[in-house]
Amino acid sequence: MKIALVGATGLVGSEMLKVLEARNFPFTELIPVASEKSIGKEIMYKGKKYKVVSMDQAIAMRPEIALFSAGGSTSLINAPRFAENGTIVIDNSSAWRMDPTKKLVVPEVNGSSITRDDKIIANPNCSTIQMVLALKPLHDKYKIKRVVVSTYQSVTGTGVKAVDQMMNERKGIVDGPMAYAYPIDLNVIPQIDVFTDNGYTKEEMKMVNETVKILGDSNVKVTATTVRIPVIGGHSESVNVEFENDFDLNEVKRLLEEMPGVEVVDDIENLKYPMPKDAHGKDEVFVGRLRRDESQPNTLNMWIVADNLRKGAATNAVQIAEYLLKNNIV
Ligand code: 2RA
Repeated sequence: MKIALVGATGLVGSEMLKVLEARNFPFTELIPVASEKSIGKEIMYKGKKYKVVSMDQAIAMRPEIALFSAGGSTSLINAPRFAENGTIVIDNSSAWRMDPTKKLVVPEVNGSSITRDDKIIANPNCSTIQMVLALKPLHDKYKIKRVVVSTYQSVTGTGVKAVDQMMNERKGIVDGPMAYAYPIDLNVIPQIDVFTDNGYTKEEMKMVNETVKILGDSNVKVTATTVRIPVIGGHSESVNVEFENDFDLNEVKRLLEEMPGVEVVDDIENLKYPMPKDAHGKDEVFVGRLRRDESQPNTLNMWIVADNLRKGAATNAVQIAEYLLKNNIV
């Protein structure tokens, strides 16, 4: 069992290595792939060194699985090249997510939709994954009509350059390389990714479209405002959900507690609620501040936090790979 890691030197790639190691993913050969300038460099896995190879070399080695976290354009060109050579690609970019011929998978939600015919499987956007995991059991029980979400997203979602920008600003270095159009430290930027024709950003439209695709229900309406904040550790989301049917708050809590991958942290008397500093490095999606929206019927407010590099990217991709193994798809 050979596994290729495309984008091995990036933030998500490095996190994938950690997750593969922590979960003891059973492969015999690791094939790290990165851009031209990193070829020949070495990465460490379980105390062993692995040389970074080129895309062509990796394709020729015919790994059973390729985990991609190398951006949309690399994926558009190279994922099909791996797939044609017999490799199943799990892709973390947005390239294939809304392609109707490709599955968009959060294993706990719709893993069972994967079949042997799926050669390129899309990993959803980080902010979508954590929201959908909490929405799924509630949708099954009460039927969601509409979701209004506002996000507070970590700079790690942009990549190393953004983390460096924030840390430089924190040290008073103001002329370092900029990942954003504005300073991020001591600031909040209400723009994630580029704007689309309707005035929303791509990140906002991902949350709208991907949520509907993963839940498999076009009746679910979603509207989103996505915001970058000077934080590492995870993305946070304020989520307002209107259901068709009324709910009981204790039952909501129980349904969330029973949902695999979700951990409820909701004890306001002891000031316990999810925060990115606590989610950092964890695989779970943390949900708290559960309360009824008193302004209209059948509506819930909640607060969802997860490490965007973990469940929002690396962990979800590795869980898809685990699903393939467990179900003899690979
Ligand atoms: C972000 N959603 O946080 C992106 C990462 N995929 O910017």
